Amino acid sequence: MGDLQALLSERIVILDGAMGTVLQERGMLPGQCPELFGVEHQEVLTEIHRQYLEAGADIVQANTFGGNRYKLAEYGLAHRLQEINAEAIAIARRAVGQRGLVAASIGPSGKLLQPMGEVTFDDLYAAFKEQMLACVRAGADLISIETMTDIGEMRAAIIAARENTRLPIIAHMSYEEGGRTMMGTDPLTATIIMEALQPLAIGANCSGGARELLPIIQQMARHGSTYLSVEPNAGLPRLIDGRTVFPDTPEEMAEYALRLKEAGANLIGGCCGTSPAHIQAMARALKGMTPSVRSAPGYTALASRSRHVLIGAEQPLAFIGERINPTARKKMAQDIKDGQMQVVVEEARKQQISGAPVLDVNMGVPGIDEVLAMQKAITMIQTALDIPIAIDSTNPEVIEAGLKSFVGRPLINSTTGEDKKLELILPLARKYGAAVLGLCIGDNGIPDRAEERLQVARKICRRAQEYGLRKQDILIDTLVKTASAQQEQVMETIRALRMIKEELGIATVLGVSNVSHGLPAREILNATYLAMAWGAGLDLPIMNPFEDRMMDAYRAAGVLLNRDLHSSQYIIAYQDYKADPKTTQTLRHAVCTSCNIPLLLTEGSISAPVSAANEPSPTQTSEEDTIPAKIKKAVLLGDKENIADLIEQALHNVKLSPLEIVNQAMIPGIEAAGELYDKKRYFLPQLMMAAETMKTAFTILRPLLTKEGNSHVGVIVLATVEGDIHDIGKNIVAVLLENYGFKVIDLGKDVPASVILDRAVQENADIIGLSALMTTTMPRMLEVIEGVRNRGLLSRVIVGGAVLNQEYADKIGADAYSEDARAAVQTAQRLMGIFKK
Ligand code: B1M
Repeated sequence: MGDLQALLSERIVILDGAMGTVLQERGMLPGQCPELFGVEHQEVLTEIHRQYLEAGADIVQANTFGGNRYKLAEYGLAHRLQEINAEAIAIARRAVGQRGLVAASIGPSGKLLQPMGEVTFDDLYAAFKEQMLACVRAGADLISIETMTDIGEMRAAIIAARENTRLPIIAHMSYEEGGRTMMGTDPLTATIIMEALQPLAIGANCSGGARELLPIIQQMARHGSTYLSVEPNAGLPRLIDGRTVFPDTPEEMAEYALRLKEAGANLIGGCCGTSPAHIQAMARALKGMTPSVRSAPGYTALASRSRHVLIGAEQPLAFIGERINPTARKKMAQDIKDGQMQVVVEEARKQQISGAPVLDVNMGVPGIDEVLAMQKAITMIQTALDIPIAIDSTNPEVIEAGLKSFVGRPLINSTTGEDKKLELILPLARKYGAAVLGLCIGDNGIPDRAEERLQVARKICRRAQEYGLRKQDILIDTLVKTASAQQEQVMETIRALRMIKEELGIATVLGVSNVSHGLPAREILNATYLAMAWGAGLDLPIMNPFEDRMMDAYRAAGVLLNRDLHSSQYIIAYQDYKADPKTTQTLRHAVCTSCNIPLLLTEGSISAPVSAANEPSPTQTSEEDTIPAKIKKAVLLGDKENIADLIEQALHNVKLSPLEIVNQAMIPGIEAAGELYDKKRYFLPQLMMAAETMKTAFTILRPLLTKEGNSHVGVIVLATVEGDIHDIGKNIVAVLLENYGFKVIDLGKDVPASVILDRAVQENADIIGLSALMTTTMPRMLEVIEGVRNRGLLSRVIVGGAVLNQEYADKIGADAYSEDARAAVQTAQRLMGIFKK
């Protein structure tokens, strides 16, 4: 088998199909570890690989998908990691010999990155490195990363592969219905982040089948230039007579293979539900076909987990908000020093609301551990907001801490043209897929003349490319001089900018407000200079989004440079504008009315959040000032740090009862988060942080809600059903029931029916209380009700949860349904009245 890259330039390369579902068909039982099953049934695995090879696959993927330390630990097999991975590669190699390439299949760890989960970037990197090295030593030809749902985890996997192996890497994300990954990343954002790490190919697998992956591949092909790989499921699985059935036939998938190839896919195979027959049909259809030609735009782009900002002449104007910088800002410096980051996060939030598409993050407080501060600031900012950032430091350790903590593609701000600096910073940009800002500072400082600054820019570009960076990874700052001190130099900066754009064609940055130091009415100079620089081709100013004149210039330039399509953003901002400058405060807030989250007014997430004035209207302010409103907002924004304080204030200053706090502030907060999730303005990470905040608040309130010393009026075994991890509502129900004298045995969430039933027997439960929040988990309640009947238990069953209603409760034969926690108490009391002891 030849070199993969050479093969890809000649024809469509065929990948194999499913492994897990095929192993199940061939005897693997539910609950068995697939990787161990393969090692223990080598003949089965060999046969599967051979069949895929015969079917036409150029690449077979070894049975190593779940071979990382976390997944194997779930089966108590972490100590056999080396052996299991090495065996799987060896089996694949023996099966295909030199007639096919053997890929190490790398699946997700099953763990979430901090702060949503417990693992760090370094943990994931170490786990992937360990598994990949085991596969490399056993002779794998390439690495195929599959079914990743978090782009943060994908980053760690690609970086681990790049740093520790020389093998070609194929990187596949998995998408949900609606075209985003479970953690909210859209295909273009994923393309930007993955391409910057420069694997051989990127793409998508699994998901809802070829039908759903086609538009995703089309989008990736439109915007990216890397080879594209796709492995669809055989359609969306359905449950028929208790069996999972994948609907797409080999013929249907062959048709889709052609459309995927037309869309730009270079490697095509299958995922769950596909078989050698599917691969054979696809390989036949694609035989002799050459790859479709693509012309990628090569954007300069920055991204967070689910939002991207494209930079360049064809894109909406963008800028970097400069306010997270403690220089000469005592309160912020103290906040950073104390490790609180509340002022930092608040400043980040206000800048985003004001329209900043990217935020600069500078932690330069003397005498602190800047590495720790950068780590904490970035973690907290991205917990609260979804926005690309610029890591502002010249210290490589601080920069690296930021690069590890941030999920996305950040900008490193900055390096200079000095050799020592370039040697330290450029490898970091290359390793972590970041863009890098180069300042036109040479060995002798900032050159006076534009021609010399161009020379520094040339050097930065050359060196960056030597380190493997692409043109779109480099931005240049021609450095603004102060008009009060060097008036003759002010336009030299703009002349250099023009020359750099013309000769090098790369993106440019300016810290605009430097121009006005020492002069009165600085905003006037800043805004005028900004407009001039924009006219000369500036791409990304660093500026203060709270300066009205700057924001006016920004919005106006958008219209005049034809970068604000149909002047839509401008119109939204100024439709109520009156000539009197004071009335500019009536600028529209393009923010969600219930939560102040900035809204995007253009399609998808391609554009920056719309600009809005920063002063809230008077009515908004007074409402937002109430403690319950602040609690609601804190839950909604996932502000775990402040919630405890707010709950204390609600209890002691406002004198709200614990239950009032839950009902009037916390539940509306989590429901508002749910609404934003519905509208696809929130994604899983934000929802999880909202839930975490709710949990923190509840930990304080729980002891206050529970009255002690009540005699037990009945025993209730309570649980959220199997497969469902929602427990906020169930916990409230538990506390209220305890409050009314019930002995509550709370079994927690995701509890199998058998466990609930066993415990009900053991405790002689009067009532079994079941909670379910999803349509998919509601049917689990029936299992418990049937168990009660079959075992002849006397326990009565109460069901509840947002998706339930009386009709469904009747249908499954529950004794009662309760809409909320209060109703649950009344229902339980009613049922106990029937069963007087
Ligand atoms: Co998820 N989630 N979630 N979620 N989540 C919902 C439920 C959803 C409606 C959001 C949406 O899509 N609009 C949706 C379900 C859709 C459906 O099936 N119809 C959903 C989904 C799809 C998911 C995931 C699959 C997302 C994903 O991974 N792509 C995933 C599921 C994982 C799993 O369970 N296997 C998931 C995950 C999560 C988080 C972890 C992020 C978090 C849960 C954290 C936790 O609970 N520890 C979460 C949250 C917070 C929600 C929403 C936003 C809020 C739920 C909540 O706590 N409400 C929710 C959307 C929404 O409801 N607006 C959503 C507040 C709570 C007080 O209300 O639980 O209804 P509730 O309880 C009330 C009453 O219903 C009643 O009393 C309580 C108090 O008055 N009650 C009972 C409840 N149980 C009772 C039992 C009784 C009696 C009354 O008798 C025994």
